[in-house]
Amino acid sequence: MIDTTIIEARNATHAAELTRDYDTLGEKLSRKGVDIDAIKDRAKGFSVAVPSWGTGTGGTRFARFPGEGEPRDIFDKLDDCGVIHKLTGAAGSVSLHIPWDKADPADLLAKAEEHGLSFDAMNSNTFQDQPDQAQSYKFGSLSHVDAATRAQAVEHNLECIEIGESLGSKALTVWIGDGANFPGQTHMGRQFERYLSSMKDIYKGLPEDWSIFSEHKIYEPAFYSTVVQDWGSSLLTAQELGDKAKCLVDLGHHAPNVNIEMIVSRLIHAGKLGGFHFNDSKYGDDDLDSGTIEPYRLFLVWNELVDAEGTPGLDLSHMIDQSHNVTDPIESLMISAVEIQRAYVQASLVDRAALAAYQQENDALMASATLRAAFRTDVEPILQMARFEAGAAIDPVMTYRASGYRAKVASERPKVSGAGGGIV
Ligand code: LRH
Ligand code: MN
Ligand code: MN
Repeated sequence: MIDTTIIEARNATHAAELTRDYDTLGEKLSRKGVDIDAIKDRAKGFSVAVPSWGTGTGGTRFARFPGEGEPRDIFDKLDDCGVIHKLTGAAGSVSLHIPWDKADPADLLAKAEEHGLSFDAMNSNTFQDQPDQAQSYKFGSLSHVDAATRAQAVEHNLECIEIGESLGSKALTVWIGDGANFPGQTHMGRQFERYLSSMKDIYKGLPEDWSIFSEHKIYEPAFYSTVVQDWGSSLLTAQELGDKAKCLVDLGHHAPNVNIEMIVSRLIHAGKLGGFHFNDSKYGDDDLDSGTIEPYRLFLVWNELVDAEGTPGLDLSHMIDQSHNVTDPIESLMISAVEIQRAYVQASLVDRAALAAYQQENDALMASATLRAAFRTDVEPILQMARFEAGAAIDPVMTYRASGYRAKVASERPKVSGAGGGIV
């Protein structure tokens, strides 16, 4: 979809400068005993999954302003994901949402293979009603008071697993919008018990080598109480279900100022951290581009993850979950993949021996300075070199713009209507 010669031509204009920048940074890092090539290899090994639903313009519940060349279906979405991966070299998998992305698995596999993509966790959807559905989710799904509605929601999750199995996915992410808008609307205890019982039914259908991720979110669409509102309920769920159940942390699903990196640390301690939905936010579940609002927080999350490397059983699914309203989604997703990779690389530069010593000595000032020294390091040459060596673009956004991809697909994909509210 993006001609390799365009990437090569653009890279050729940056290569000499990049070599100089990389060598300069390499010398600086070597003075601290850090081998820049080893860090670059870590960057090259990094990959984050792109959400299929993020490739279209999102919108809010007030309006959606579609862009040019919006993907018409999952195959167009996979083409866009292929572009993101080809230009960044850091987004080799896709996370699907069912039923939004329902299609013949053989065709999905063929399209993914065309772009060198694989499928990360499947996402079920019991927060919307589908046209052909018998029971409504207006008052809940897996925790509904009505057994038939719960059974329908369980069945849908089992179908997601089945589809995922045929695609090589190894995990199911469950997020429900169940809860209450008013005090007294539901019995919170019984509602949670019904949810657990439904999750146990899904868990029974989970293949041996699969994981099930429970994703918490503080509020929305339920504005008074949500069944899985925080990592406490999520952890309880994962612990009740068994070894294959883990918790998924969506960075936007917390109250403002919550210490997410500490939640990450606790879930690692419990052996229950399963994966992430990366995004950034100012107020709530804003689903803004990763690293654009609070890059230091993203770094601090990665600091915990790098610190925990080698922990037995820690095998995380890294996924993006964003909504793009005012930007070209492909550009936002490329920038986001790179920002997440940047935080990972910066966290890899933390002098952990020095940090541990300062912590032991209660030297708060130097301990925090040690973290900031890594965060402040401009690792751009490492990221660029990793992309260059992988055949991706040194400058993904400018290369994408030069390729004319959006104009090309706009001529093939009819403009979609702006009607209807946004997705979650
Ligand atoms: C809920 C959520 C969840 C959904 C996605 C579309 O806010 O984060 O992960 O599957 O948005
Ligand atoms: Mn999410
Ligand atoms: Mn969300």
